[in-house]
Amino acid sequence: MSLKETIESKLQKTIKDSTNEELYIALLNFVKEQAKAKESNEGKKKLYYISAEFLIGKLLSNNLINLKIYDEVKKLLAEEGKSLAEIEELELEPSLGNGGLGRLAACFLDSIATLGLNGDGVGLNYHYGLFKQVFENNLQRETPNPWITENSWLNRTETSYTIHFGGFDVQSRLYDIDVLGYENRTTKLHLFDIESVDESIVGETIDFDKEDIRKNLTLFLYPDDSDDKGRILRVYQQYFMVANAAYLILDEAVMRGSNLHDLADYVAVQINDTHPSMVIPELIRQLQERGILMDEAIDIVSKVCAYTNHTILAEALEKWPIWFLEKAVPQLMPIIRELDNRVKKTVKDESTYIIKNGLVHMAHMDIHYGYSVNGVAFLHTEILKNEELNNFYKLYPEKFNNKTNGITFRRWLMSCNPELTELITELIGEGWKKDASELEKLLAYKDDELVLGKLLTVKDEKKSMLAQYLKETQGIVVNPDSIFDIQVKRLHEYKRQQLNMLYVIDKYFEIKAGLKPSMPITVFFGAKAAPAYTIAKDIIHLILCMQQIIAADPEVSPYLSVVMVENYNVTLAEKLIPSCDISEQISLASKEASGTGNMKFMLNGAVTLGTMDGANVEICELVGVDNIYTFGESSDDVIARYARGDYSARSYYEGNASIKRAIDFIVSDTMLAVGCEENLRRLYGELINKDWFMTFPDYESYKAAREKAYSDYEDRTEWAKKMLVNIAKAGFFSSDRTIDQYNKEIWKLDIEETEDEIKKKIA
Ligand code: 26Q
Repeated sequence: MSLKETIESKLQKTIKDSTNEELYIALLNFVKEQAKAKESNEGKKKLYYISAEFLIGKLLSNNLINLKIYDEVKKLLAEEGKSLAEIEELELEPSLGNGGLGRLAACFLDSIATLGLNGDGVGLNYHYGLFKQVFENNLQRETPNPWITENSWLNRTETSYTIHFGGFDVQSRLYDIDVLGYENRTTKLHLFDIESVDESIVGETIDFDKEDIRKNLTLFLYPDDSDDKGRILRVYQQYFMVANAAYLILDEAVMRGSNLHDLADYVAVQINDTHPSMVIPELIRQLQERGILMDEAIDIVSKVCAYTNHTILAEALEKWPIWFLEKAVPQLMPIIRELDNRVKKTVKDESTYIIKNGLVHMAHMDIHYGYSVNGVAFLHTEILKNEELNNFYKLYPEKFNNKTNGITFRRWLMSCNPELTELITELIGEGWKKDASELEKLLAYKDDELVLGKLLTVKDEKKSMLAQYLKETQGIVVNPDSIFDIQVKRLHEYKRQQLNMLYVIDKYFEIKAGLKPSMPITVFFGAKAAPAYTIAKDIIHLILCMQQIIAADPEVSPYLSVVMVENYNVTLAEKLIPSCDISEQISLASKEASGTGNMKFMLNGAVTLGTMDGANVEICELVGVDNIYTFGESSDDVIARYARGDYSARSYYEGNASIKRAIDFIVSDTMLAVGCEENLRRLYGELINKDWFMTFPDYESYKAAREKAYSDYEDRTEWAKKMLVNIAKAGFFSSDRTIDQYNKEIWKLDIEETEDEIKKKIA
């Protein structure tokens, strides 16, 4: 049957006569069948990537690309007068993650499937995921974001377990999403849910009865954790996730032939940050349930579990009060106490103990009882070894290793930027799609004006497309001929959106004083703030107020505008990133573990303006100082400054007229006319009295670097060269490389070849 016949047989009518809705469902079911028909990855040893977040994004186009039928489907639909792009718009984005960590997990699954590794993801099927962000009166409001419809990518399975909590049980149900590798086999994302979940307890807001665990357990990702009820719900969620994972892992291992004593030959578990850390005591508990004694169970689990750290911020390392665990999962506490006692017997350094002052330190459990501890970028791992986790590094130097993050080029280039994909392929062939290091071949065109011109044309096209999209979906008008300067990521003080705003306000004053930029500039933001993170929400308020002030000012708006997109998510990222000229990666040095947005921007030909933090350091090394704009204090300087404890924001404020003028503007009449006094005063006070993430000391060097980037931008050919070098050097950041390293150095799964691959080799 031809593709057309196949689709039409599903529709029971012609494509021409079908609605987009009907076409979406037909394509969804078609892709699901294709996935079923593919071989799933197999092997003796299997990886389980356990994560509280999988920010997978929409799946239709990505799956069509990985099946290598995207172009064919698009063409067929076009011939019948239909638009694949319009059909894609109907798919709801599952918001099963906050940001970097969740998106990384999704990229990893794509690469695991593509490399043919025997590994699945395990997480939770949150019915609303993260909240949907709406702006009202220049403030963020959170509303529920339902994404599960009758026709979704979820497949209900027969797998179900009884999970015990203190005082009651729940029945779980496993749903699977097939993850299609590029040209290859499939793997699975396992999402556990409860049978008794009750969506009716959610109204217009994200408030709900936090104590009714049987009804609410899988409703939201990270419900508001500002109070104990929300925090303890998080513990219930985490245990539910890992208890199900452990049942699944042991059942499957036995099916593959393990006698459980040899579990480490059959299973590797990657713990994605501390959110799934309870899998360690839970696996021990379940092994005991299956007749293995404590000593051996601990030994087995210690050879199976590996831990990835994604943060340097001490406050983000999870520590649970003992009473939380006693209440929610009393069966784990004796095991955790035993694990802690064994540490206390053999280790002198009290700072590494698991239980301290009534708190259970999840990361400590991971490091003592996991066989690998990795950071997510070179600098991050060095800081873990030498500073943050130095006491552990001294105990177990052999456990520590680095795995610099990566991104899947299928989604972050081929799917979101077909125009650039085509240009690259025209120049260097198809090889880079399977071996990203081949992108370096582009360097041969560094002085080819024709190629550089084409690169600029693609960028212009993507900018126009974004402008069109924002007009249609959010009613925002942007000038496609302006410089697109973009900062999109979760809102956090350490990421320093406030530093970007300091520049915007400063520029606003310069323009009002007659100093006009020679090119118009559009500064884009996209960010959600955690519902209980007050200062983060105040920063959003500042951005939105400034957006309004500039838009209403005819003196300024032809030269400078601010655009904050509403409800930034994967779908919007896929539109924003390809159209970006300047990628803002301006975290305080030492604070951003890696960043992965920085890699996506680079791959799409944006030039980075960044601090020497996270993976920016590796980007700088790869592209060379001529092709990146770096500024700010080094991570060593920052760490030393914190250690001295002598930073005074106020003295910078008083000593620098531009800073003072910009900060005072936050509480000026102009600002108060559009904003909320309470929020603005609080932010103002926070900045001049604390500025915990040291924006002021970096301000002048930031401003200089940004001005330099803007002026360099005007020499279009020279700029296009920088773009080309960035694309050419992005190969290192393919998640295929990252996953290959995880496998070779941590998981050690055997790579099975498909029959096709074996045939190819023989031929
Ligand atoms: C912890 C306790 C209570 C409530 C919430 C949390 C929590 C939730 C989410 C802690 C951390 C997260 C997410 C962290 C995250 O996304 N980290 C990012 O991981 C990326 C992938 O490694 C890195 O590139 C980023 O640098 C890092 O910030």
